[in-house]
Amino acid sequence: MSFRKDPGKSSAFLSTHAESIIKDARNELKSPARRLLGKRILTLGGIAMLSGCDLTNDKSVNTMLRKMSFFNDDVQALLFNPNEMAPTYPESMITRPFPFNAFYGIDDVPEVDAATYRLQVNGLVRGKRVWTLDELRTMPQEDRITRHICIEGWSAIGRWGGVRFSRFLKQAGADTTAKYVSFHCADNYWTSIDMPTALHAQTLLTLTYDDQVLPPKYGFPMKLRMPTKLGYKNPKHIVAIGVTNEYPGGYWENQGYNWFGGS
Ligand SMILES: Nc1nc2c(c(=O)[nH]1)N[C@H]1C(S)=C(S)[C@@H](COP(=O)(O)O)O[C@H]1N2
Ligand SMILES: [Mo]
Repeated sequence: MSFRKDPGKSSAFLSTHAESIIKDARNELKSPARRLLGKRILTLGGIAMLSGCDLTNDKSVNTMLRKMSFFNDDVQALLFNPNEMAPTYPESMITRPFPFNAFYGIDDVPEVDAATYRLQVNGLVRGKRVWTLDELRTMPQEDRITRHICIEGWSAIGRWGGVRFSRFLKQAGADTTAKYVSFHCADNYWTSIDMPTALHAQTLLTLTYDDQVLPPKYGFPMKLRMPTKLGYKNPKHIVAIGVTNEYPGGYWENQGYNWFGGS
């Protein structure tokens, strides 16, 4: 299912979820730094006024998300609190079916062969090596129910499980003082994130969706799941991870989407 190609569905979907999106956004504004920023420029009401949004349909939520995403990377990085957790949700709130999205249609989802798959880790890492899926599956796993927010104007709640990314980076011998972590995917998508987000406790290298092996449409064999970042920052079908101080950009970021992409 693609909400982007079915505006009717998208609109109905968002009007039932707009309230919880707004509630989450208010919680986001609770920390002192955000409240201060909120008073000056970032009140939701202010954004709604600026953008002529009533936040009740997909178009206005979309507009709001775009405005929030165009805050410059430095301001967003400053506001990012590594100890602040994104909201988690009860199982009853999981969106079923969870939407599929990619820069292509569902018929073109890449098929990755589990047996021959190897995850590469490059750049500023001690003892470069590759990882098999079984090796990743034997590391401690955790799962969380979080909201995925897409800049195209929809959001959905899902449950992803896998290895805490900070643990993986340490085990892989990554230099965690480096600036960026980049991702290359089997469909030639790519993106990159800041190190503080890579090390955030809710950032997971996920191998499962809803307790099942991650299905191809959701990114088999793995998706980096960050509830602190917008959908396009969450790469699916990852085949290579790089640790670097050189700005890696990304598929959508290079076409104008905000690089920090906080949600
Ligand atoms: N490899 C890859 N990862 C990707 C994308 C993509 O096209 N290719 N699209 C991104 C976008 S814009 C979104 S909203 C989510 C969608 O994930 P889902 O299909 O699990 O909902 O994947 C993100 N990660
Ligand atoms: Mo997205």
